[in-house]
Amino acid sequence: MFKKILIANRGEIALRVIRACKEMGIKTVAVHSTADAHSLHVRFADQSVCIGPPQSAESYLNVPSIISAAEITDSEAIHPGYGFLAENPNFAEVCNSAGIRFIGPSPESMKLMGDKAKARETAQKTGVPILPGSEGIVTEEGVGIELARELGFPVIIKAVAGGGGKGMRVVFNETEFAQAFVMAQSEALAAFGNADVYIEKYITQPRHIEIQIIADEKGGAVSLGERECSIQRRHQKLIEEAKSVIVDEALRKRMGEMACALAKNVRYRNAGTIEFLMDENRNFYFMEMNTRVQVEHPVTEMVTGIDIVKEQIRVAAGMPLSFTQDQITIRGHSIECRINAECPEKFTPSPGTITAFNPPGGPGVRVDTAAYTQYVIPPYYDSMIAKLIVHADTRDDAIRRMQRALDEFIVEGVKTTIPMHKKILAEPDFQQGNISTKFMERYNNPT
Ligand code: MV4
Repeated sequence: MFKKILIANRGEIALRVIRACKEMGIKTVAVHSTADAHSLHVRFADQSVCIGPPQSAESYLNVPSIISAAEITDSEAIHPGYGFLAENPNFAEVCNSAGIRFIGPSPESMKLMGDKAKARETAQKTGVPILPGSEGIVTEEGVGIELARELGFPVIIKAVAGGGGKGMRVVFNETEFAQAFVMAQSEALAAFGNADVYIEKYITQPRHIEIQIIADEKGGAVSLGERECSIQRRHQKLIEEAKSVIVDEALRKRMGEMACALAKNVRYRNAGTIEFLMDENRNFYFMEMNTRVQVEHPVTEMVTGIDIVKEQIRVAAGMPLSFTQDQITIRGHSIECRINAECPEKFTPSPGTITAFNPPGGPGVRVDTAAYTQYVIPPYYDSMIAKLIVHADTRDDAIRRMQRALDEFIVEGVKTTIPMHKKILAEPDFQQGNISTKFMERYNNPT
């Protein structure tokens, strides 16, 4: 096992990794920007290194600084968390050539899944259902129109380098196609430096359901079940749950087997997530694979009892997973609300000083946060200040538990999304599990 790990991240996920390390008897090194000198991840790590000024590009994305910090502290491995360098194959490669273990998949797996058209092709070859669409990229507008006619409108044009909604265009009829096609290409080029796009049949009211897997170096892959992530806005998830109300034991098994087959087929190792779109008839289709630990991993931890971050560290050290598929049972129901420091109506960031901070507690409540009273939220990073996670026997109990925990959660000095979460949890449609990626449109927020 590693003696010392450097955490190339900040905020709650850096703390999450430090906690796992402490319980495993592993020393930790925090890196931080000058804006984060007083952060809890710096305080709780055994050592810390300042890696640059506030801007992410010069600190948390600064590969030479982070590698130097690992070298001067004798760190054997780097945990990238999520965001920043977590899905950057170049960073993983640099770690490898510096003799530092990257806690995540190989650069090759990351590259393959980072190209959404290639990922789609790989899923198809594995026998995972994909949406009807183009074979690889489409470069000619005429070819695109022809294909769209065959598929039937609406269709969606997606950037191969995309994910998270950028460079994506939904087309409802033939007359819109040409313009949407060039727009998607130029948006993709501007955002990712790659104009390549592909085309799929568009599902109008899908659910976003994803399968958490984890794989070891020996080729073992285990599914930890699904997460329902349909409650989102502008491609930012707001609420996640495990299980999904529409996934029964048989479907869970089938989706899990598909996800594991895909992981094995690309010799995937470490934690990963296969995202699916699901239609009203419970048909599921591969969307993309995330090659990192995700923000919403706690809901899976709550229903499985598995510590995903510890398992990531174990498998990165070459150890086998500490469990087999038949030892996984999904117990009860878990919900996570992402608490962001932002204006609840307009979703604009609300940086500043948190003047009072009282996180909830009690049975079945977990709060993953790096915030505290008098903490100053820097304007340079994302606006999430806490994840409020509950677990209970049933979904109804979990909703009530979340409602009482939200009532206890005091955050003063900045605006937060707590009132929005209270509103969503009170909705009859949410309570009945009647949700889709279109759920938030009912609030008619400005875009
Ligand atoms: C889709 C889709 C409907 N049909 N693809 C959004 C993010 C990007 N990774 C893919 N996305 C979508 N792809 C087909 N063929 C709808 C979305 C989509 C979406 C998906 C999951 C969660 C929220 C979403 C919000 C808008 C669009």
